[in-house]
Parts: sequence; C-alpha cells; structure tokens
Amino acid sequence: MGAPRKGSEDADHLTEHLDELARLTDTAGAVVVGRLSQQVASPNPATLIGEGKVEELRALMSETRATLVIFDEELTPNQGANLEKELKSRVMDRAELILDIFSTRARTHEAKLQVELAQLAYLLPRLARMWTHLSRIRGGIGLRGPGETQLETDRRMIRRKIQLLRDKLQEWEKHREVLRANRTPLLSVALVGYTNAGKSSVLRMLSGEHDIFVEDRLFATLDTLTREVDLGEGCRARVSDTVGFIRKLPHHLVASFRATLEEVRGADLLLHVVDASHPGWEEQMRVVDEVLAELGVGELPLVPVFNKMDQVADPSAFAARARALYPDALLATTQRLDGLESVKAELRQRERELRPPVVVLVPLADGARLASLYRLGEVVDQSVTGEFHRVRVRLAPWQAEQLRRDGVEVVDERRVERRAAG
Ligand SMILES: Nc1nc2c(ncn2[C@@H]2O[C@H](COP(=O)(O)OP(=O)(O)OP(=O)(O)O)[C@@H](O)[C@H]2O)c(=O)[nH]1
Ligand SMILES: [Mg+2]
Repeated sequence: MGAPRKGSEDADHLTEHLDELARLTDTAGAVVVGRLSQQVASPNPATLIGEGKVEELRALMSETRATLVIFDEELTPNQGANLEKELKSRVMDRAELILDIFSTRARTHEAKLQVELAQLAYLLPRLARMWTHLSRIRGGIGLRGPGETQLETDRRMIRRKIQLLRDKLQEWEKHREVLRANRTPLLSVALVGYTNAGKSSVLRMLSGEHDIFVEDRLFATLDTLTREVDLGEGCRARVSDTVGFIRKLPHHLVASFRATLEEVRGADLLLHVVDASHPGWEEQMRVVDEVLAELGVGELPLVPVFNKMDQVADPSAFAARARALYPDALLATTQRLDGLESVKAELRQRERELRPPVVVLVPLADGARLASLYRLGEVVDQSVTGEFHRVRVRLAPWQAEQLRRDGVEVVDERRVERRAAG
C-alpha cells in the first residue's frame, strides 16, 4: 500500500517506490498478491488513508486472500492499531519490514545486538498494540488488554534491556578500537552506497576473494567486512564493505548500526558506489548523502563510483551527465576484468599521497637490505653514490621511522648530496 502526500516528490515516484517495497517484501520471504495506492491530500490521523480506501483495501484483501498489509509510509502507533482492527489482519509499515529483514539476516553477534536494539526501540511506543496481538492469540472470553500497571512494567523492562544492549555494544566498540589501533597503518577506504549498488561485488573483484557474498536482493550485506587489497604498482589499501542504505531507513536502525559503521568513520576515503543502470540513481545518491550526514561523516573525502556501466544504454551520454554533476566521478563495472581500472588508479594515487618519496642509503654490500626496500615500498629510482646505493623510494612515514630505528640512513635529498660531496 502506497500513500504518499499529494503533490510530494514521493507521489511522482509512486510506482518505483512500490517496486522497491515489493523487492523488500520478497527479501523478507512474503509473496506480493496485490497493490493499492492513494495520494493523500491530508493524512487521516486514524488510518492514514481515507475511509473509502480502507474499505477498498479490505475488499482487495479478501479477494486475494492476503494475510498481511505493508505500508510504504510510516504509520503512527495509533494508525497501525486502528488499521489492524479494521482490516482484521496484521499491518506493517516500511520500517518494521526493514527491521524484520535485518533480524533474519544478521549473522554476527554484533549485528544481532544492533538489530535487537533497533527492534526494541521501535516496539516501545507500540507496546499496547503488540499486547493486543498477544491477547488475541491467547483468546478467551472477556479478555481485556493489559492493565496500565502491566504495560508500565513491560515498558520498564524494555528500557532496561535497551540500556543493557547499548552497554554491550559500547564494549564491542572499545574492543574494536583497540584492534584498529594495532593494525598497520594503510590507506583505508570504505565502500558506501544504496543497497544492491554492487559494493560487495566491487570488494570481491578488488580482493579477488570469490566467497564474498553477492546477491541480487536488498540487504545482502549487514556486517562490515574489511580486506587488504593489492592495487598493483606496489600499492595496497584496506577496503571495507558496509551495509547498504535505503530511503526511509528507520532512524533506530541507523543509530544502532553506528558500531558497525565505525569503519566508515575511520576511513581516509569513501567510495560511493552507485547503480548507474537504476532509473532512480539520483534519488538513491541523495538518500546515501543524507544517511552519511546523519552518521556524522558527511565531510569525509568522497568519490562517486558509477557502477553497472555495462547495463547503461548510452554509456557516453551517461558519462557526460555524471561528470557534469560530479567532475571526479569514476565509471566502473564488475562484469569485465578491467572494469575497475579507474577505481584502482584513483586509489593508487590517493595511496601515494600518503607515502612521500624518501632517499635511503644502503651500503653497497648489503644486498638483502636493498631487496627488502623493493618489497617494502615503491622504488622510484636507484643509483650509486660513493659507497652507497642511493634509493629513492615511497614509504609510509611509519616505515621510514622503522628503518631509522634499524640503523638505516633515511635522509632527505639535499643532505644526501652533501654527504656524497664530503
Ligand atoms: N550488470 C551488472 N551487475 C552488477 C554489477 N555489479 C554488481 N552487480 C549485480 O548487482 C547485484 C547486487 O550486487 P552486490 O554486490 O550484492 O550489491 P551490494 O551493494 O553489496 O548490495 P547490498 O549488500 O544488498 O547492499 C548482484 O546481482 C550483482 O551480481 C555490474 O557492474 N554490472
Ligand atoms: Mg553487499
């Protein structure tokens, strides 16, 4: 059921949005048997849609034998309760559907905690209605809803549970901070984007790991996955795949996924993966920008990557349009072996900026050290100066420091010239 405000932008994209809702429903494991929509001039506080439409919905449900109604719009706890009463059937809104998908797809302990937290936060204001469900299941003549005292007790319990989950998640966050602090510094890149844009496919191709999960469904990925990637030409980066975003992502969910998205906050660069073949790519980009802002990472350096270019009807016209909007946009496809060359080149350049060239002096006899420099960094040139190999090599500052600690001479170029002269 779609019920956008009359004249709103949502109303212009009604079909597209209901298509997306149908895909979400499919992901959740239900079968869509009918669709209905109404452009709402002023939302009915009791049922969101008008009385006549509720009637129509009831008729469609009995005709198609539907057992569940899903609204694309957010329903207030009251509207949900009223609609369920009138339709005598379960009613969900988009947020609840997304929460349901997340709860069945969460795999890691942390993701499960995050989803549970989001579900409880969603449940809290709707508790009275959920109770009615339970009493209906139990049946019994004259059974009334729970008394206010019972409801209050339950609310207290849920609040306590929410606090408990928050504490646990915070512990995880600390634990992960320690892990992050201990790993070798490398260019760190996070793949972000709308769900199904191809983020996991990009990581799969960059890392060459074919068991990274890719699926033509929404929310295939819920957990952040990080891989060290060889970019060629001696460059490496740490690349993270993250949960996809979607329009009207429930706020509870964004808030509780903060821990998983830590990797995004710590990134040097965000690659915003866009499905260029999707008719709604511009709206999808806007949604992603909004969620990033909500997560407090709107200011991080970001490069748009227009993926699925193999599916775009007129690639050169598309490229011109994308570049007019985003001058630094990259074009990509994971369906061709060389489809990510532009992405790799961009990452190599960013990575080199983190490793300025330094000059290392290696005694002529020390072949092992010379060889290790070639493994460690990217050698720009090499010559002989007096009794030394004079090697210009790109190294991360921490690597140069390590060499110095090992007693190797790492100097800037002017000092080298002086040494050779003296
Ligand atoms: N034609 C085409 N399909 C692609 C391309 N990249 C990915 N796909 C397909 O798009 C679908 C989604 O890919 P994923 O990599 O799972 O997308 P994702 O962004 O990780 O999605 P979520 O984890 O659900 O947010 C899969 O069916 C992929 O095979 C591409 O360049 N071209
Ligand atoms: Mg994915």
